[in-house]
Parts: sequence; C-alpha cells; structure tokens
Amino acid sequence: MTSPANLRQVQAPRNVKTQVAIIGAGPSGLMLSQLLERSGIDSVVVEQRSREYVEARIRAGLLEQGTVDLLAEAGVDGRLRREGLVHGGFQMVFDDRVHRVDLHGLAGSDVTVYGQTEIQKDLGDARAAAGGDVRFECSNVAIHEFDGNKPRVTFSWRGTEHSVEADFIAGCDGYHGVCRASVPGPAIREFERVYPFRWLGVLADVPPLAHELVYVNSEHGFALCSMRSRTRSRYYLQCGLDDRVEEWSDARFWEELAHRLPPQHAAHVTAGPSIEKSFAPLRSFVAEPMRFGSLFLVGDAAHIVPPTGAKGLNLAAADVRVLYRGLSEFYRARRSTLLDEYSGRALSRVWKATRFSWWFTTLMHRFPDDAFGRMLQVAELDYVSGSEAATKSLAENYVGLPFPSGI
Ligand code: RFL
Ligand code: PHB
Repeated sequence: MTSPANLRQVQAPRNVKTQVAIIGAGPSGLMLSQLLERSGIDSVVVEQRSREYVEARIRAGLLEQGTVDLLAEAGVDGRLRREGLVHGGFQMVFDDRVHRVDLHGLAGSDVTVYGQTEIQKDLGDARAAAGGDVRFECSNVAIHEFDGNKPRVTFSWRGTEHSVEADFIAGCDGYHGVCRASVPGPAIREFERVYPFRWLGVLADVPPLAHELVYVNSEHGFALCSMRSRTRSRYYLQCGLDDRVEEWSDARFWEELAHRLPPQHAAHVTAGPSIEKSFAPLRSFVAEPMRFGSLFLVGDAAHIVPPTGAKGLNLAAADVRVLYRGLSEFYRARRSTLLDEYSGRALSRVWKATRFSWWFTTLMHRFPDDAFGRMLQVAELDYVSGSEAATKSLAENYVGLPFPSGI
C-alpha cells in the first residue's frame, strides 16, 4: 500500500543542503538512498513521476544473489525472503529439445524470482518509514556545476522552485533521464546495438507452466515463460518492430505461445485474461565513463541491456553497491580511492553483462534474413547443450559474476 507523503516532504524548505542529491526514484535511486541512510549519509531524491506510477511499472523479475544480498544490506529483504521464489536452474528449448541449466550445481548459486514492482514498493515503504526526503512529481529537473565545487539540482515542486546543494549528484534517472544528457558531448562516448525485434510481455493471474523459467528458440521466434509468483505468470514473445498491441488479442497471444512451445510444455499453459500487455524494445547501450566530476551515472542512466539475460536491474544494483561503498569510504575515512575507481569498476562488470546479454539474445532469437547466422546458432545451441564447460560458462554469467573482494 502506498504511504502518505511524510512530514519532511510537506515542510521541505525551498533550498536545502545535503550530501548526495539523487535524481530518480527507480530501484537504483531508492536503493542508494536507503543504503546511504544506513551509513549515516544524508540524501535527497528528486523524481519526476508520482510514487504510484513508479510502483506500477512492470519490469524485471529475476534477481542475482548479489542483488538479494544488497537488498538485505539495505534492510529491505523481509518480504523478498518470504515471497521470493528461489530457482536452482532454468530450461532452454530449441528444436523441441529441452536442455536444463543446473545453476546451483554448475555455478554454486541460485536466482530469485521477485518482481521489480515489489522491490520498488519495499524500498518506497522503507524510505517513507525512515523519513527520507524523496520528492515525487518534480518537473524541470536540472543539474548544475557538477564539474566544479558546488553541484546543485534545481526543480519545480508543488508549484514552487527548489534547489538542492550537494557534495555529489547520483544520476539514477534511467535511459531517458536528464543527467547523462547534461554531460557535454566530447566528454562521453556511447556504444549501441539495436536488435531487429521487440518483446511483447503479458502478465496474467494464472499458474506458471513450470517451476523454473523456460527460454525457447522456436521456428516461430523466441518465447520466455517466466513468473512473479505461484499464481501469476509472465510470458514474453519475440515480435516485429511494427507490431501493434491492438493486433495482439489475448487469444492470439496464447495461441502463438503454444505454437512456440514443445508439446509437453504447451500442454501445461493455463491461459487467462492479461493484466498487462506491452512491448519492450531490445537494445544494448553503454556510456563511458560513468563519472564526470561530482556526477555519477548509475544503472539504466549509463547502460541498457536486452532483457534476455535478466541483467538490467542486477547491473543497476551492482553500480549502486560500488558507489555506496565509495561514498561510505569518502565520508568515513575522507578517502576517495573507491570513488575514483567507480567508473572503471562498474564498467568492467557492465561490459561483461553486455557481452552475455548480447550473446544470449543472439543465441535464442530468430533474426530475419540471416541464413549464416542461423547455422551458427544451431551449432552454438548444440555446443552449449553438449558441453559441460559451455553450460557452466552460461550458468556463471546467468547467476551473476562474482564481485572483486572489498566491493
Ligand atoms: P529506472 O527504473 O528507469 O528509473 C529511473 C527513474 O528516474 C526517473 N526520471 C527522472 N527523475 C527526475 N528527473 C528526470 N529528468 C527524470 N528522468 C527520469 C524515472 O521516472 C524513473 O523513476 O532506472 P534504474 O533505477 O537504473 O533501474 C533499472 C531497471 O529498471 C532496469 O534495468 C530493469 O527493469 C531491466 N529489466 C530487467 N532487469 C533485471 O535485472 N532482471 C529482469 O528480469 C529484467 N527484466 C527488464 C526486464 C526491463 C524490461 N523492460 C521494460 C525494458 C524486463 C523488461 C520487459
Ligand atoms: C521477467 O520475469 O520479467 C524476466 C525473467 C527473465 C528474463 C527476462 C525477464 O531473462
């Protein structure tokens, strides 16, 4: 349930000083402010949307153990422990062959199914309970002087102009945010790959077809059978870039899903009315570096991966972890070693996850007019399913690569 605005929000002065100004109250921004609070570091979060809107966005569903651990460190893992579904493996299907990837056995770790919507609510409740200064529905958000000594954020809120002075600005404002866009062009390099298809996602209150996730490469295109709970399923289908939601009735979606699944899985699909149905673009994007003076880019503000490997939210959490450790070290020991290393450390993980998400996307989707690519795909699927070394490599990337010690 959404909590009412806390007292500090209602009485907020027009100009405030804080240690860290955080732009964006998505998972990155709220996780960072919650962790900072627990280290005694003050922050103000500035978000352009309403709390209700942010909490209703249906997105990620799969958490690496490192993300679960970070949420525990932030003190927001109570419901996650009770309601999250721990998975020790997943299935890959191609040519109606089913190959199980034993994550636990091969990589020594599990993944947890717990919706981003739930994380967002848990974090929102924790920030409200702690009296955190989180301003929703801000407009005209702008950042200033992050290359000098007086970084500042200005915005309109509840009909008046506000400004926040801070030591640092954390740009947690997603791919379309204002922070990356405020960096002068020559200071930043951007790398991008756009894929020639999208995912159509459906959420429905029907039991999932299997206990684990199922990724399918079929002659009709990619399909993913995921879930949010034992009674709520999340399915995705690879679709064309020109498809429109109106063309995809629920009946057509369920029929097409069954087409793409092997008979033994198709027989277990429970169809039902969709609660949500939307397209997700598939894109790989990385901006370098991730630090500009006192501005740090975090999560989707700096990088986007296609959802195939479920890395987006987990990468965002990994950035938060490095930045939070760096800020803690800075305020505790007046040392900026980790902050200085933020961009390099974060990007080293980002590029590995970008590589994995690109590889898994390329392996599991059907690409138009690419006969050579298709033959390579068949060879690779055959190799991955026949080689323990190859499956192990897939498993260790899927559960999330280990963090270097000290981070
Ligand atoms: P967000 O979630 O985009 O939050 C950014 C926030 O900043 C606000 N904002 C601004 N605020 C103030 N001023 C401005 N000018 C602003 N501009 C924007 C926005 O309103 C928003 O509240 O970024 P963040 O926090 O870095 O979190 C990233 C994750 O949301 C994202 O990576 C994942 O959802 C990606 N993703 C998945 N990741 C996983 O780890 N596992 C998954 O299973 C998974 N599945 C998915 C996904 C993403 C998907 N879509 C929709 C692309 C499945 C899908 C379908
Ligand atoms: C999801 O449940 O939304 C999900 C799960 C795994 C993925 C991508 C999305 O690889």
